[in-house]
Amino acid sequence: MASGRFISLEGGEGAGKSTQVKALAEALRARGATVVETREPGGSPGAETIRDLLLTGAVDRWTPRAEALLFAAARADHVARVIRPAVESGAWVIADRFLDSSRAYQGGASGITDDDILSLHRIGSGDFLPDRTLVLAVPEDIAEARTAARDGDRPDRIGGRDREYHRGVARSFARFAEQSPERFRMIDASGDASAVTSLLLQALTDLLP
Ligand code: T5A
Repeated sequence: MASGRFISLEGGEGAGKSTQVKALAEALRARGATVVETREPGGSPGAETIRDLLLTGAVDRWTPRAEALLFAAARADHVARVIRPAVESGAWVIADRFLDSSRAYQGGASGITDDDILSLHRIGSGDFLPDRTLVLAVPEDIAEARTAARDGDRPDRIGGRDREYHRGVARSFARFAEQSPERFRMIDASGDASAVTSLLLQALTDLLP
């Protein structure tokens, strides 16, 4: 596999993104690719420090605008130090969340528009975008059962926001996919893990050499 690719996995809490980042990476390695697995917020030492600031503490620890800036700052470091160099060296980079999470979670809140989030991304990361974004969609009851089985009653400061907030996030991802069908694919992630991995690979067929 000669050219590097950047793939992001998106979706709500408990959709199975972390599970699928690992499975997809293994499947691509089996096809001969060099694969870098990463996540947001985080993925570089500096961005992992910012992750702690973002995901711990009181729900109102940050104003919405400060929160959006922290995500953009973490992403700028992650893109410059990890993602871009890996893609340029020919690797496939599989990220557990990226820009579209900021658009879905921070966008719309307290007057932060999609244009604002995209401006922060232009300043921080030079508009760097994934070659493909796979949105894992699961019905609310399945997502809640998966997160409850894993977290018990200890969600992080963003995951713990109310159900209406998370419904808005799911609607945003669906809207992005409608607006940009060349980059996005919606994936039914309600089946067992290996069935979902097969769907993800199908959604990358045109990028595989
Ligand atoms: N955020 C992030 C923003 O607000 N703005 C941003 O710009 C960014 C980048 C990150 C938080 O930050 C917010 C969004 C988030 O609230 P996180 O800790 O990284 O938080 O966690 P999340 O990304 O939300 O992901 P989760 O850990 O909640 O869920 P995943 O990764 O979607 O799911 P996963 O793989 O951990 O699976 C959950 C459970 O389900 C099981 C797994 O074994 C696990 O127990 N499972 C399945 N069970 C049955 N069938 C399947 N197919 C399964 N797949 C997984």
